[in-house]
Amino acid sequence: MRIDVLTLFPAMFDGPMTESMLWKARDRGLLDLRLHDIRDFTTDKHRTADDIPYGGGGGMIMKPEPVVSAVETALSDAPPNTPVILMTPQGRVFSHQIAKELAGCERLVFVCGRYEGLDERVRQLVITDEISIGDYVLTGGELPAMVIIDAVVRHIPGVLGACWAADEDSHAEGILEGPHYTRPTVFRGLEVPAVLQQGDHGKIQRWRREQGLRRTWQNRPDLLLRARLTDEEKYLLAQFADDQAAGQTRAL
Ligand code: 4GO
Repeated sequence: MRIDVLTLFPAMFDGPMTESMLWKARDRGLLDLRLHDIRDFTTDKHRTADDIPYGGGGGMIMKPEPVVSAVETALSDAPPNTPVILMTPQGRVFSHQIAKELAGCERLVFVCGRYEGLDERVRQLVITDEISIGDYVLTGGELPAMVIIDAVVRHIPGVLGACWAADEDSHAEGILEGPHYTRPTVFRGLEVPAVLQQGDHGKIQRWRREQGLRRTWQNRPDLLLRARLTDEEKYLLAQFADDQAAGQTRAL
């Protein structure tokens, strides 16, 4: 997959995109990440990328010409329908589903805004998709773009190790993952649950699902409304609710 990122601060990508899995993906040729400095597409001698807003108000707005010409350059040899994604708090909220959807694309282009944002005509002319990583405002679109690239690249076959599937992660099935353990068996008096030590894989799978369900029930009950649950899982949920009600009764 090839990803083009348009930004006024390409150096921000140096750390996150050159370590660990992202670097391995690039090293193995699975990810071709290309950073473009929007300032290189300015045409005046001061390399001006921003200007004051029409109608007044504070802050600066990114000029449309350099951004549009950077996008057009990135798209020059891209297949039709290549997503051109603007990072903005006004976009659709990013999720596991969107990560999987984007991982199916041959090419992606990310546009990272700064200051008060981009001239609206950039959106009208070249942006095909607007994505937000959550309901808060940041000083630029670079960190959101890195978050999305990380989440997308994990879904490219061959990026994660052979027996480590992105399909088993938290959120993959609409519920969270349960706890994980490694050696030692006992750490500061806390023992690894017996079921994990015994090696009955059917039992382990059921236990993990139950723990994940319990965690979802406690931390993200909103996810359960949309999750596809088996009858056994619905029964477990009812039990969690009973346990909690009994605990509350005992406390009274
Ligand atoms: C994206 C961009 C937040 C997000 C941004 C987000 N803040 N929640 N800031 O994904 C225009 C200039 C938007 C700064 C940018």
